[in-house]
Amino acid sequence: MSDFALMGVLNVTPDSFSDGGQWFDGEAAVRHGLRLAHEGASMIDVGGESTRPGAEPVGEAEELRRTEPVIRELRRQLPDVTLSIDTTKASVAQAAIEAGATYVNDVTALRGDPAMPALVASHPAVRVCLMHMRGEPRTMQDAPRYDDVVGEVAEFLRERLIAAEVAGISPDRIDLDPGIGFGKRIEHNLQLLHHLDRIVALGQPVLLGTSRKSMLGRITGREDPADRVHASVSTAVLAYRDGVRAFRVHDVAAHRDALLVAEAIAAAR
Ligand code: HH2
Repeated sequence: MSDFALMGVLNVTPDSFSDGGQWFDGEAAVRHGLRLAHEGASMIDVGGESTRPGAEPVGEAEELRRTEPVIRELRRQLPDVTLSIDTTKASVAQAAIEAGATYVNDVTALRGDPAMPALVASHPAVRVCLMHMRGEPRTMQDAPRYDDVVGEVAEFLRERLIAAEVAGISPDRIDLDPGIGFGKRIEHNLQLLHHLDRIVALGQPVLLGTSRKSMLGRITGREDPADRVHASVSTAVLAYRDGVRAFRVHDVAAHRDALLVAEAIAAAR
């Protein structure tokens, strides 16, 4: 058993930034989910709405149609894998939970839908990820500014943690995520990655999503997100050293191998 968890990304969308359209068909999505699990993902994050910068919102009925059958079928075929729903809508989260999801990945940190905190609170077996985002996906990259990005993200996450507790969600089922690429310029992302220890110091498990993101394309010159695997892995290994133990990734096998090595080195005396 390794001491880290890999959350495989399964976007059932036509427009996600790196795999949009690839798993839009339900059967293809299930096949890809099985592959993510086979490669070592202990969690699979099913999303029906892209959060890439500039993405258009998706209606509730369509998001349900994309995600619910995939979760139901993966639950049937993968009883030991944690299924996560990547949504900001309580109705979509509710249907996903009924279909077998036990993790809610809400990029608004429970601020997007007033019904979301109570929904998560009323399911004690469900974990939730609270992520930092400045603005909303459609506009979040319009010149974001921070005086102290690490301090501001940490403070936001601390406040959202308290708000979740007040809503009745106990801290032992809350993960925090600095939200790499969500309303942040490249220098903000790099500062956050440099100081992840300060997010870990908040005392909650940290989930990190750097996989294939545009910042890595800018640094390496790799335009095709699928060519950013090595760059993605390097961020995960460095984050592991800072105490991050959960990683939201597209390329599970590569991250598994690299993080197993990182874990073995960290355990050496
Ligand atoms: N990143 C994306 C989506 N959801 N959730 C968390 N907790 N953390 C992240 O960093 C994160 C996330 C964006 O990546 P992707 O799902 O590949 O693309 P898209 O939003 O275009 O579907």
